[in-house]
Amino acid sequence: MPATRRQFLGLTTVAGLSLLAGCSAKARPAAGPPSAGGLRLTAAPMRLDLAGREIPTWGYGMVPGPEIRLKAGDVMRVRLENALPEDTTVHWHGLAPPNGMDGVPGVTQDPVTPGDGFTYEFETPIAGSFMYHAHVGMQLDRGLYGPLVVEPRTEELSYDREYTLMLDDWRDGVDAADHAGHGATPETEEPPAAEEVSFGGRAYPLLLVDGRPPEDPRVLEVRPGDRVRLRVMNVAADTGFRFAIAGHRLTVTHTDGMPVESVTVDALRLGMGERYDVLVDAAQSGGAWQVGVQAEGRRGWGRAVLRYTGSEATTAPVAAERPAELDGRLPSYDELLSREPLALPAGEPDRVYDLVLSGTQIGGQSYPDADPLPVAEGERVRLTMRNTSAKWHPMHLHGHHFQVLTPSGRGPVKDTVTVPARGGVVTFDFLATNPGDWLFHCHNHHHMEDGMVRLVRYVDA
Ligand SMILES: [Cu+2]
Repeated sequence: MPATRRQFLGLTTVAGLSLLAGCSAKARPAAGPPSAGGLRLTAAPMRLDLAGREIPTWGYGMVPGPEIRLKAGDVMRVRLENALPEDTTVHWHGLAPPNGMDGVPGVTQDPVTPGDGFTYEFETPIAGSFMYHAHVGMQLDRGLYGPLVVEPRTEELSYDREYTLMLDDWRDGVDAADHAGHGATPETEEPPAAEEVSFGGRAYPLLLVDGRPPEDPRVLEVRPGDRVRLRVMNVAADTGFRFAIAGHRLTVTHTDGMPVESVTVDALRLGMGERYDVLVDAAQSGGAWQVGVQAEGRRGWGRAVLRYTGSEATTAPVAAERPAELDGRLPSYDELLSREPLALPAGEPDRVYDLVLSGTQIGGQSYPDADPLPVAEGERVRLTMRNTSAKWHPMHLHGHHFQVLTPSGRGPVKDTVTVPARGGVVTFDFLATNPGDWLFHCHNHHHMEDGMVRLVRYVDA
C-alpha cells in the first residue's frame, strides 16, 4: 500500500485506528466500512482479478486485505466477521498481544464459527511493520492476509514516501499448467540440490506482489531525488524470496519491524513471515525500473515497477527482466546490529532449549503429540535451533520479540528467523513477560500443518 499522506484515499480514523484502502494505481474492491469504534474485517469468499482473469478465493474484501495503520500506544480494535463456510481466526503476526488476542484456534481462543464474529482489542505499544493473517489450516494460502503498520509516535527516519509490498506464492483458482512457463513445480517435494536454498517444494504457479501477477504489476511512483521507504513482507506459505530493484540499492533500517543500524545491500532474502524495512534513494534521473522478486530454490517470478513520475513515455521493463542486483550482496543476521536491544538480564539464561529441526519435526516431536516447552515469567530463555534437514525453516515465535545471538552481541531483534538447511544453527534469547501458551513454529504452512509446531507454555517458577 502507498504512500504519501496525500495519496491516501478512503482514510477513516476511528478511535485511533486508520483503515487505508483503495490506494493502488488500479481500482480494487473497497473494504467494508469500519464498524463503530474500530475496523471490521469480514472474511468471505471473493473474486480476485489476476491480470484480467477473475478467480475465486477467500479474502478480507481485497488482496492483500485493507492496511491497518495505527500509532504506538494506540488500542487496536478489530471486529472479525466470519462469512466463510468454515471456522476462522486472525493472528497479528509480529505483535505481542495478551494471549487471548493472539488468534490461534484451540490454543488462545475458540475458533470463530461461520456466521459468528470476534472482537480483537489490545494495545499496540511497539512500532513496526507487521502482518495479519488467518490462522486456521491453510486459509493463509488463500487471500486472507493484510499489512499492519504501527507508526512510532515520533518518526526518526526521514523519507518522502512509503510503500508496503506483500510477497506471496499463489495457486488459488489458477491452473498450474496455464503458468508452466512461470514457475510450476512438481507437487511432490523433491529434495533440493545440496547448494540450493529451498524453503519448500509445493506447486505454486504464480508469485504475487500486492495481489498482482507479473503481467499486471503494481507501479510505485517516485520523483528523482526522493527517499522512499519500503516495507517488504513475505506472507507466502511455501516460498522464500530474493528481492531487489534494478539500478537501486537498499538500505536496511528494520528487520521484522525492529530498528537496526543501517546497512546498504543489493538484495534481500526473506523467509516466510520475515519483513524488512529499507530506504531507497531514487537517484536515477528517470525511467521505469524492475522491482524483481525471485523464488529461492525453485522457478517462480514476481515483480512490481518503480517508475519516476514524468517518465510516462518510458516503457516499463518487460515482465521477465531480471535485475542483476538479485545476485548481489545480501544482509546477514551477523552484520545487523539492533538499535534497541532487548533488556535481557546479564549473565546466563535461566532456561535453555536446544532443538533439532529434522524433516518437519522440532526436537524429534510433531505437534499436537509434542511436549510444551515450559518457561516462567521473568526468565531469560535461550532457544537454539539446529537444522539437519534439506529445507531452510523460518521459525516464528508468537507473543514475543527475541534477540538473535550473533558475534556482535547486539544481534537483530526479530520474531521470525530463518535457520539454514544442512547444519544451520541459530540461537535467540527472549524475556518471558507475556504469560500464556504461545505457538513456536515453522512459517512454512505445509510444514506447520505437518506438525512443525511446539508450544511455549508459561508455568509457575
Ligand atoms: Cu519449515
